[in-house]
Formats: sequence, C-alpha cells, structure tokens
Amino acid sequence: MTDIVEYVRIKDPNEREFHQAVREFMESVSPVLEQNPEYRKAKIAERLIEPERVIMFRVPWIDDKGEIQVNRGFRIEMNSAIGPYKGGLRFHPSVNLGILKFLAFEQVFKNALTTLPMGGGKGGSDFDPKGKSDNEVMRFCQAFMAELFRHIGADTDIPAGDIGVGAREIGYLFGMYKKLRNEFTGVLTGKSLSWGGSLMRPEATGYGSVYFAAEMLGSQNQTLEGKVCLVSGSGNVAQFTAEKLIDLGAKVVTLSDSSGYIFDEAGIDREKLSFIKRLKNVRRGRISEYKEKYPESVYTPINPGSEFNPLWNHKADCAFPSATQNEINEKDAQNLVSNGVKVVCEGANMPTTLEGVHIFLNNNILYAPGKAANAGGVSVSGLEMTQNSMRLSWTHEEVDNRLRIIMKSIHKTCLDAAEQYGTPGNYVNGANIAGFLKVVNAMLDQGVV
Ligand code: NDP
Ligand code: 2IT
Repeated sequence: MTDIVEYVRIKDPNEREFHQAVREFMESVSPVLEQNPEYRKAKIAERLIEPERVIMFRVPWIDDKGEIQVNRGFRIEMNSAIGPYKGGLRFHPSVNLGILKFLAFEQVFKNALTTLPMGGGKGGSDFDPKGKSDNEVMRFCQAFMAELFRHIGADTDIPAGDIGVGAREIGYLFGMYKKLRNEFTGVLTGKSLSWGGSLMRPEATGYGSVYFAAEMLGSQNQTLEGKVCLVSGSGNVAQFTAEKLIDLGAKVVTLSDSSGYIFDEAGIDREKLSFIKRLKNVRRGRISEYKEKYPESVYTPINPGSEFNPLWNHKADCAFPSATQNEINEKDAQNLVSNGVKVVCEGANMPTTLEGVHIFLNNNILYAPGKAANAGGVSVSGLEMTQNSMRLSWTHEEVDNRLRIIMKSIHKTCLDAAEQYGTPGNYVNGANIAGFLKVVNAMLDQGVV
C-alpha cells in the first residue's frame, strides 16, 4: 500500500486531493490485494490510479465588456471497465487536475456500487460562475463544449452537473453539443424534463443520501424522526437533503455557503427551505440573507483559515456534509463526536480529511463515505440514460422506487463486504472493497488494455 501511495506522491507531487483519495482507498483494499496475488501480478493498483485518458484544453470566451477571458477545461476519463465514462462537471475557481483526478477516482468505485453499468470520469473548469451574467455563462458553456464535444458521446462519456453546474449550464452545454454534432442524444444527464431529463434527478443526490442514513439507522432499529441534523452547503445536494430530512420528521438546524452558515434552532421548515431555494437558485444570493428574513436565526461567517468550522460544533444527532471536499477536519470530527453526533452521511465528495475519517471509525459513528452515500445522483443519471435509450420517461414514483432500491442495495453491499473482510460495520472498507472488486474483475476479464 505505501508503495502505491508513495508512487503517486512522487509522480504527481502537486495533486494533494488525489493522494488523499488514493490513500484512503488503499487503506481499505490493501488486505484484498495481499490475499490475491493475481491482482498484484496484473498490476491492478498501478492501472487503477492512471486515468485511461486526460483531456486538457483552452477555453477562450468573451465577457459582457467585450474582453477576452481564458479558462482551462478538463475531462478525466478514468476507467471504462464496466461502462462508458460517467461523472459530473465542476465549474469553480479551485478546479485543477488533482481535484478532478480525485473526483474521477472516487467516481469509478461509486458508479460500480450503483448496480448500473457506468465507468468513471469527471471534468470541469476553473471558470467561476459567481457574478457572471446568464449570457456570460452561456458563452462560456458554448466555448467549453466547442472542444469537449469531440471527446464525449452517449456511449462513450456522459457528463452531468456538480458544483457550479446545474440545470442552466447543462442546457447551454447540451444546446452546443446538439448544434455541433447535429444529433439529439442523451450525451449529458441532468437535462430539463421537456428535452430528455429524468424526474427526480435534481432531488436524487440529497434524497439518496437521506435514504442511506435511514438505512444505517434502520440497521440499529432507529429512524430519522426527531433527529437534529447539521447540513452544510445550500446548493443542489444540501437543499434536497434538507427537504427529505424534513419529510421524514427530522429537524434541520444549519445550512451554509462558502462565506458562512446559518443556525436556526427552531428548525428549517418547508417554508424556510423554499425561501432558500429561491434565494440560491433564482436570485443566486448568499445564505446570510436568511438571517434578514428570519431574524431569530444566527448567521456566522466561516473563515477558511480557522482551526475548526463552527457549523460542526453544535449539539446534534446527525451530520450531512454536502458542500465540498475537506470541510470536516480532525478538530471538526472531534467536535461532532463530542457533541453527540451518531450519524455522518457524506452528500459531498470526500468532505472529511483522512484524520477525521479515522476519528469517526474509532468512535463507532455510523459513517457513510461519499462514494456510497451520494451515489443516488449518478444512479438517477444512469436511469436517465436508460430512459433516453428507450425514448420514454418514467413517473416520479417509478424513479423514486428505483432510487430507494439502489440505495438499499448499496447499503447492503457495503455491510456485506465489510463483514466478509473482517471489519463489520465499517462502511468505508465496505464501499471501497465492493467497488474495487467489481471494477477489477471486469479489468481482468478484458485483458491488458
Ligand atoms: P452546488 O454548486 O449546487 O452547491 C455547492 C454548495 O457548496 C454551495 O452552497 C457552495 O457555496 C458550497 N461550496 C462550494 N465550494 C465551497 C468551498 N470551497 N467552501 C465552502 N463551501 C463551498 O453543488 P452541489 O450541491 O451539486 O455539490 C455539493 C457537493 O456534492 C460537491 O462535493 C459535489 O461533488 C457533491 N455531489 C454532487 C452531486 C450532484 O448530483 N450534484 C452528486 C454527488 C456528489 P458557494 O455558493 O458560496 O460557492
Ligand atoms: O459526484 C457525482 O456523483 C456527481 N456529481 C453526479 C455525476 C453524474 O453523472 O450524475
């Protein structure tokens, strides 16, 4: 294990987040590699950490003042052993190769857990949609697709949304793809309903994460009813996590953005949540405005350089990190445990540092890693692809039932694999090992390619 982690560190010294994802994964699968000499002989670990293809490109576009702007575009086609590359696009100024490689790596094993035939990929740009006009976002998306279109396709690589990429961006990206290729196919998921989207895709990641938490609690004969929940973020995943938690009778007391968080002791109810949806999705405002509307709440700025994030320092039963990577450090994890949190369910990708993960595991927290807990989003993307192939649309109930079945199945798969490899109840080992075995066995079947 140390060999591979060391190899990645030496080969790509600047890719910090990628090193972290590989290290966490290798901690889980090393015993499986040791027990199976054929995996080592086939250089499986060495092959898994090398993307099948990395595409990097210039994205020049013209802003509203007529000035030329240049961004960097990426698509990481990580692994296609079990299906075409599948995974989101992230538009955020922090985007770089290391962050997208970590996300693509996680996506490979997440997609393997979904039960659907999807390989793993991820892409995006360092473009910052914040403060840009709709026209600027459109021109950027068109410029981005002007290069990406030659690398993707409904049976090759199917992007979707992630941070900074929602329905608006998917629309502009799809429009440009259709124009350039002169074909109407399911090349992107997260499309709007009237032109090939699936019901429940917007809800899927957040709802799926809550279904997963309900399964974990169910394994201990408990439910979410009455549980006090900390949710971070206020974007797609956070909004629908909060919505499903409210539906199931839990009390959501926090939401955040990159500037700060709100704490509402009385609980964020449906009406308050619909204010947040309008604020974030239509007006594209800041979470601090919640305090102006609901003065009984408390708004606290978050300083990214500080030792801990005060959002995670409230008494609660459950935590749903749903904003971004490494938003829970060692101190935050310790604070959560000290405050009595029993469930940590990751809507975001890799929101917990490795030190934080160890704290959760050592304290017997019901801790679901992102690649299991947030797999509902890509699962419904897979269902959107199925519906596109069949040229029909399923009802809300049909998609929701399938999502519930998939989340239940992922939960069982994780528990079974954890048990089989001697660490019962360890969802991190369970998710990594089960995802690994599915991908690796397909790679072995397909030879050295
Ligand atoms: P959105 O862009 O809709 O929302 C992102 C939210 O996280 C915003 O509230 C944003 O605040 C906050 N945020 C982003 N970057 C940072 C940062 N560096 N520090 C603090 N807060 C930050 O994205 P999603 O809700 O789609 O994605 C959230 C997480 O869920 C990501 O980790 C993503 O990879 C993961 N995910 C998403 C899926 C999906 O289907 N969309 C599927 C599976 C996982 P601000 O507005 O200030 O930037
Ligand atoms: O991280 C993820 O799983 C996503 N951003 C969703 C990917 C998808 O293809 O729906």
